[in-house]
Amino acid sequence: MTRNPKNKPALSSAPRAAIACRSSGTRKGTAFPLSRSAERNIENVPISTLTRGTVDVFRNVGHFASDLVEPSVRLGVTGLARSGKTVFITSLVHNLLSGSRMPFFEAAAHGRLTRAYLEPQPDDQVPRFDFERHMADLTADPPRWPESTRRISQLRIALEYEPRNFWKKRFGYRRLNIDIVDYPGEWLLDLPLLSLDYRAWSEQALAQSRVPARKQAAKAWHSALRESDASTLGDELQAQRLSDLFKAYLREVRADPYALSTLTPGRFLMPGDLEGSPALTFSPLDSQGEESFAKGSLFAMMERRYEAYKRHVVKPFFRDHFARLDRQIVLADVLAALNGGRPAVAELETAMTDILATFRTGANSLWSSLFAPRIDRVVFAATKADHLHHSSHDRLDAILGVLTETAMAKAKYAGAEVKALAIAAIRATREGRAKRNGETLPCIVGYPLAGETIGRRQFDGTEAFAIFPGDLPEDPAIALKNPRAEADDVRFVRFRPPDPVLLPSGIYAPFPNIRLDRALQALIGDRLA
Ligand SMILES: Nc1nc2c(ncn2[C@@H]2O[C@H](COP(=O)(O)OP(=O)(O)OP(=O)(O)O)[C@@H](O)[C@H]2O)c(=O)[nH]1
Ligand SMILES: [Mg+2]
Repeated sequence: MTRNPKNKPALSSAPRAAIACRSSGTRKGTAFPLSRSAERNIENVPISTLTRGTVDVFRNVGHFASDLVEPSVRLGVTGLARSGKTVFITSLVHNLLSGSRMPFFEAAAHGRLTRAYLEPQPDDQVPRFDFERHMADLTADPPRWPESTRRISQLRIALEYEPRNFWKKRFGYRRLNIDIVDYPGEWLLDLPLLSLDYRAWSEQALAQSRVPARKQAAKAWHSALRESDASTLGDELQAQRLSDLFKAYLREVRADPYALSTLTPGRFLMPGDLEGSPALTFSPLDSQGEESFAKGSLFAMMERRYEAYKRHVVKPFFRDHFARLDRQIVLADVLAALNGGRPAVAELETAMTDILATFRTGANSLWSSLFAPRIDRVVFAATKADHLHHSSHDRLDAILGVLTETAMAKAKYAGAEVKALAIAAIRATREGRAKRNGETLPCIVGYPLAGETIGRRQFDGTEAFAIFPGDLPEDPAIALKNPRAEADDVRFVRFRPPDPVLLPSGIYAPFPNIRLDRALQALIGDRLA
């Protein structure tokens, strides 16, 4: 993600040279205090509060009623691969467990949050989110980011609080269980497959693979398709070969520098436990105008597997997990998409539209008629805001706000309340200034990971550097229309996590972050009233 061959600034409306200079700051154990200016309050993107129907009124009554019986809220955390789900959950939970000062999380700010602790989760069949292992990584010496996760997982944290609500006080309700469910956003994008048969999906996938941004990556798969005949006898090796080439194409367009988002089937990139099964071994085929195919043909074989995928993978996920969520945060690596250029941004927008469509409530949504989702709040968060100087945080907010508004308009979205904000679950950088050619530049300071590069400089992970990441354009429309104003120069450096601070009490200090408290307030603040 870091190559910046021309040593130019990232995402700069007024290009200036990206620089890296040795930091004079102290090393180990430093808590990386934020500068005053970095702590300045940054305005929220306006919440798009949508007209809520009678259903929502009943839902709220229902929430209150269910609160009285089993005070718990199921919080879905999703986002495409590497968007920051694991880091978000680990930091959120640790911030709650360690009694972090969270000025915008109302219950904590007013001292009403009295205790937080982990509890066994209620769902025995879902793997537990491995909080302790991720904490061990983040507090190692030197600290490292947790490994990529591939499956759904879940964690329950219990919050004890002093309620303000008269009835809760009266009946002695002082505890709320938060069931956090981490699942790949790729799985959500599978929803539209339920209304597509194999032929229609094949046509759509093939048309998508022929657009300029994807064509090159699809070359080997396209040529294998040209050599195969959908009407010949279905053969396992051929199915495997086509499926492998199709998966390789999906993986390539998912990675930098393409960073494209709308790729189905979701499990082809995030297989979970099903890797290698026939339900995951198929590929779109070109029917070449043929009306029907004989039983036993390659086409029929692939069609059967596609339908098995829908039946055994897509439906159970939505029924057993998605339909049970109350609140949802969708994490997006907007900076990576901006780096990827216009096609990546367009695809992120499409992915957000598709994801919103799954959250849409109302009688005419396919989904609500099947599984009646009950999500009533959605937060879209642009992660890794610490890759930018704070002067660009509100710009990132604004870009995400525009992307969200566009996605809502396209999805004809009506349903849960939606909020958008830029966050960093763990702040890996602090802010500083560096002088270059008489000009003072606002920099971020941190330890670039080993192997990261800016221009010809390659970092080895052991030294702190002040880096000028460039500015996001003031006008979000410009950023979205022309994300790579400087062609191939928009690359961010990945930093290692900050040094952990062990408190005299024997626990680690809360991770520094950007606006985690606002995200928490937007997601569950009302449930702690
Ligand atoms: N600087 C910074 N980097 C972050 C932050 N959150 C995530 N990252 C980076 O993004 C990478 C991916 O984060 P994860 O939390 O593992 O993302 P994920 O969505 O769980 O990824 P998968 O498990 O692969 O789907 C990390 O290894 C970090 O390099 C953050 O708050 N700040
Ligand atoms: Mg993960």
